Amino acid sequence: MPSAPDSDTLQTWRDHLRAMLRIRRFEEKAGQLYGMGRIGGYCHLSIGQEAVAVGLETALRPGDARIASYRCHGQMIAAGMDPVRLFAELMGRATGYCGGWGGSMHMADPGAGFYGGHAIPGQQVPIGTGLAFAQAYRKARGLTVCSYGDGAARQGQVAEAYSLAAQMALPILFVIENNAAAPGQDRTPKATSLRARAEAHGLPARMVDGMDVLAVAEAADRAVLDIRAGKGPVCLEIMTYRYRGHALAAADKAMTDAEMRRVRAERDPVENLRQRLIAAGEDAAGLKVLDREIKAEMAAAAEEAGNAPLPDPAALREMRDAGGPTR
Ligand SMILES: Cc1ncc(C[n+]2csc(CCOP(=O)(O)OP(=O)(O)O)c2C)c(N)n1
Ligand SMILES: [Mg+2]
Repeated sequence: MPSAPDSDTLQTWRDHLRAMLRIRRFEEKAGQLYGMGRIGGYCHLSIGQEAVAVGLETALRPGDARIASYRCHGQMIAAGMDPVRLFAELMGRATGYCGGWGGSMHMADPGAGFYGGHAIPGQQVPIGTGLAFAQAYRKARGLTVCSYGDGAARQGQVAEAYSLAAQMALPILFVIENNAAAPGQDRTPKATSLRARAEAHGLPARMVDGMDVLAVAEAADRAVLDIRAGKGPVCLEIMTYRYRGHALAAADKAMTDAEMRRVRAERDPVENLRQRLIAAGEDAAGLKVLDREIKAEMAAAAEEAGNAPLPDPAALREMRDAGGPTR
């Protein structure tokens, strides 16, 4: 029998559960708003992948940078960004992270260490490598966490980024979020192992169980320790699942319904951690209250965001004259 977790460990588990639930309830609310026509354009949810964002975040410090694909709401919430401004951006409101102009796929807040939200699969990888280059060049102590999907991981620009990062020993953690789903992957090079592509460029690469937040946190801690010690980039291939289709407007199915039911029943990262806490003596009713509070927090955030004004169309001209968004 493993020994009972001490009180610090229990608190860490509670924090992880809370962080994952906040992502899940945010995403569910976003899906609902999308269905009601309150969110336009594309919207990609990461329900099922919560342990990846939360586990990675535990290894980060102020001054670190994050850059992600269009499936980015979870990382933003894990990074402590404001759900009200996030919902506002999704609903095209002036109070959103990019003044309502960016929407789900093009959100960023460099002040919070979040550099987007990128619509083109893989484009964040060379850009993230540039962020890490800047951190090294300026002798800033931070590092960059750059995440991308299994589809994006097959791209040529990703190989170029691995090569440069390894040559220059840049402070970057490459994270393949392998949800075993990528529309169009039948038209990309056939890959037997995605992390082997990083290894081929000299990066240490490890596979991680992305349905276990503690495994992700441990792998991230280890990797980040080496990166901060100046040993250069590391690649983690984090195996996960997304429960919903690719995008709400173009819902393919990543899995059959039977597979999905099995994953949700046996491997769900939120439910598994909840069960672990209960097995360690946590009060199940208290955890239900926590969940209810988080649902209420997200409902209130969405309500507040939806009441905010739309952006002033004249701001488009100002942005054009300024050569880009002004915030
Ligand atoms: C240049 C370009 N090609 C194709 C697409 C369409 N597209 C969007 S996401 C995607 C697959 C990405 O899969 P993956 O990297 O595994 O990320 P996931 O959606 O599973 O998180 C494709 C082909 C696009 N948006 N841009
Ligand atoms: Mg994928």
